[in-house]
Amino acid sequence: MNAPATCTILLLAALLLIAGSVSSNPMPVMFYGNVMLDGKPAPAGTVITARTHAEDCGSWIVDQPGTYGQAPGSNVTSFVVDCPSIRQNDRIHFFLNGIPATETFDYRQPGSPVNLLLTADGQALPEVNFTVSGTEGTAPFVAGFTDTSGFAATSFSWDFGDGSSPSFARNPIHTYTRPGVYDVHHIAATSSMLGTADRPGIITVYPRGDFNHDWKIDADDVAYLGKMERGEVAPDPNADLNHDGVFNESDIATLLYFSTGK
Ligand SMILES: [Ca+2]
Ligand SMILES: [Ca+2]
Repeated sequence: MNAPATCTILLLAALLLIAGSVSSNPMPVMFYGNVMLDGKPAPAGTVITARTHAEDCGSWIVDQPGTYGQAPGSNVTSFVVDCPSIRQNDRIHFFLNGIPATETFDYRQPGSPVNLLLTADGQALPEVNFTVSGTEGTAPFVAGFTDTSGFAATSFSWDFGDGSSPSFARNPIHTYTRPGVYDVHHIAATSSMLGTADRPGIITVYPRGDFNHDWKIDADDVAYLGKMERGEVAPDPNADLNHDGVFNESDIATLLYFSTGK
């Protein structure tokens, strides 16, 4: 290799290093390859979606059965997977019509398009999950539910277990007004797939005034209210029993009123 060629290569390498070090926004990764559903080429119309644990990253609709994207050099665009807040080594999951694919990809700053075979079993149910802002407290208890299903669901249903009407929001907030232990049943679906998540007994609501959560309203709760006032235990948003904006002796008077069964 002659000297000018060596210099050119070194210069290019230096430029690439600079380009790599100043780049802060994640770059999309392009994918292409074969796609199999139930051991057969995925039919035209199969929707491939990509997402991380936190966000949707794009989708591709199969045109030629059994393939998606295109090989490098083709004039057809590859499947561009773009997750705006992804970080190095975050895992990208793929779904075929909402069914989790066996294959995943750990994100790295991309070079050329990635050849990735995608396979899924159409008999498998899509993975449905949710989180809740809190699982226990005194009545009335407000719980915020967040759908964290690992696929691009478009419709949602929630049964809160307390006999109330179901919600069809993706991330509903529900108020439990009566004491009890409640099961939550969540459904997430696309036009072609449906999955469920059941959490028996996930929510426990204690009677109002039962600040120490022992199902009784008595002197122990008065003592617990005192600890709350002094900041020794976490405050209960329902501790302001007389709704005057502060925790103090006047709330204890209301608590005593409850303790008589009112
Ligand atoms: Ca109690
Ligand atoms: Ca008060």
